[in-house]
Amino acid sequence: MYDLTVIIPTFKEESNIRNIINEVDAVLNQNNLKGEILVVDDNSPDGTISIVNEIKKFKFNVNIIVRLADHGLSQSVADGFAHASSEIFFVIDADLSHPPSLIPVMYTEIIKGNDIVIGSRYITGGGIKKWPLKRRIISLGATFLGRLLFPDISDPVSGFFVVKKKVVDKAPLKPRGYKILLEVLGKGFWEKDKEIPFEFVDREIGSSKLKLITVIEYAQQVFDIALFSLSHHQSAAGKEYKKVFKFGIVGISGIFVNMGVLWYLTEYIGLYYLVSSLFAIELSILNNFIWNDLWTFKSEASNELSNRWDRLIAFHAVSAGGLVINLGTLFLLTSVGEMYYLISNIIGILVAFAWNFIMNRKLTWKKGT
Ligand SMILES: Nc1nc2c(ncn2[C@@H]2O[C@H](COP(=O)(O)OP(=O)(O)OP(=O)(O)O)[C@@H](O)[C@H]2O)c(=O)[nH]1
Ligand SMILES: [Mg+2]
Repeated sequence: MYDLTVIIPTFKEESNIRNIINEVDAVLNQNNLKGEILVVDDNSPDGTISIVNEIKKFKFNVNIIVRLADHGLSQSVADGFAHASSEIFFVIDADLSHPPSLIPVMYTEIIKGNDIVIGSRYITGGGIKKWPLKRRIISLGATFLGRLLFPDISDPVSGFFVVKKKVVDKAPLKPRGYKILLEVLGKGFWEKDKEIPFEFVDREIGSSKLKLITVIEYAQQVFDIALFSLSHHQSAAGKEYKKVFKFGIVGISGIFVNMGVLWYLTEYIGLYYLVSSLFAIELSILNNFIWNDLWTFKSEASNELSNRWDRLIAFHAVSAGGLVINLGTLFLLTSVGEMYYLISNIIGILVAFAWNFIMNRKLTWKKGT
């Protein structure tokens, strides 16, 4: 009966809770959205609970769950998922760091067919206001780790997002720590995602609970999701890993093509070896393109000829960049870093591989097209 549920996890938010509920409710009303507001509180010792109970008396769409055990932000959000009475779940902080005004836009994206819509601080138009350098660095570190799992999501640890019920309903979530979104992305059932930029505003009032989370706990979570993805090929990260793996196999086939052509042209046709190498490089690029287009990224590749030409050109550009990166790393590590050149080359190949995969994913075989 509700179009959506807005889950607000709280712990000691007596100075913010009234404002956030009012703002969310106003946005819902202005946009004719029938939304439930579900506060999930960890038995705050301050006035949070009584304020919500008071608001409940005249706003019938407001509800509160008071949790008495298993204290924690991620656990609270997961409880919110379990108790929500709609099919679309928003998660938003109580401290007004996330703009409720974006709820309608995000809702529209869900209706358009996205399974997860993320409020992102790290795409154009997004940002962070008034954060001390230390917070920024910690957050960037956490984001970087998260991006190893989801290379094309800019803000996989955002606290502001919306998911369809079916994404999390039967997902084996192991909620802990602060990064529930990462858990949802790692273990939920989703295919299409969308990011909407927003400007994160640091809390003006109330106390921060961030000190409770340890970096170790977070690293553990990332590791756990990585393991999960390896054994669950149908999960989003699992599917992505399969592509990385196939991309790697194609890359190895390219090395054989390169070596074979180099040898053949030099030995049998009598070309100068650097000239042979040019042909060898181009043929290996063509080899890799064909296999990646038909196999690795089969689901992203369209069969239209003109698009295939575009992809071929993009693939060449990315490969050229990869070559420069490979040579640059080799040179820097060997000549400046005084590393043994064969070791430098392995590192160069790995860096170029990462570049090739990520850039081709962004340019050549885009997700969700
Ligand atoms: N239920 C529940 N909510 C929590 C818990 N810890 C934090 N929250 C809520 O989760 C949201 C985000 O917490 P914040 O403390 O704002 O975390 P942050 O935004 O990373 O850090 P600051 O804004 O600097 O404090 C807020 O609405 C908090 O009230 C918790 O243990 N249980
Ligand atoms: Mg906050």
